[in-house]
Amino acid sequence: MKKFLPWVAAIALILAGGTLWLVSRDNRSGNGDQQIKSPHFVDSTPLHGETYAAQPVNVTINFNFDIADNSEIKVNGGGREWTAAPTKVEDAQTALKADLKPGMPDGEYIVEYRACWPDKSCHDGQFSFRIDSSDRTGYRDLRGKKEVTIRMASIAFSDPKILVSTGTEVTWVNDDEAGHFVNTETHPEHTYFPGQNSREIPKGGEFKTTFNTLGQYSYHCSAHYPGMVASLIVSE
Ligand SMILES: [Cu+2]
Repeated sequence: MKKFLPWVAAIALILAGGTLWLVSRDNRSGNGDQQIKSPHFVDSTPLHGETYAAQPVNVTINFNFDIADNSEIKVNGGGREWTAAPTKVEDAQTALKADLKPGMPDGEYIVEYRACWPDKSCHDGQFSFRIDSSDRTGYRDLRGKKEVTIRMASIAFSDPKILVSTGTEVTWVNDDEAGHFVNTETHPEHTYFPGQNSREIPKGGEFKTTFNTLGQYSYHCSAHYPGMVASLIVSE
């Protein structure tokens, strides 16, 4: 009997070790919504933990270091992966961007990325965001118009939350003495939808851009950030 004891102890140890491994693996997948920042990560659109009222048109990640072309972003939620095209490198090699397929339902999305550097080493990170279309109740419905004008007055956007249709030309007009800007997320990188970045708009001046892709476009005036922020949703 005595010579079996070491075997019993060994089997018990193996079972205990296996159980611990399974439990730790479960915990890790259960914490998929945690943020893991790779080295040189600065910020992202959407931000970690942010809730959008409509899907983003892309995921953009900003770094304070040069990024190589073999870097990659994957966006998982609702049982599938949503990136529409190979990951791009923009903004003087410091922004990673993946366009997203349309039709993303409400729910949580996990962004996993691999940031590769010029020395060919790669570094993983992740973050999460949510889509909750019930948040659209606060948006003014301006769908069906070919052109929409937003005024910048008293250091604010006149319509800070609007819904517009695909192909709408939006014009921002500055009524203030102070100069204003229109800038896409994030501040100060402005990399999410660069077509929505103006130069300084003086009093009486304007800036316009056309929105052709369904999704949410949060933006701000970089001279009066974070007080002067707004959001526009291109919707069917
Ligand atoms: Cu401003």
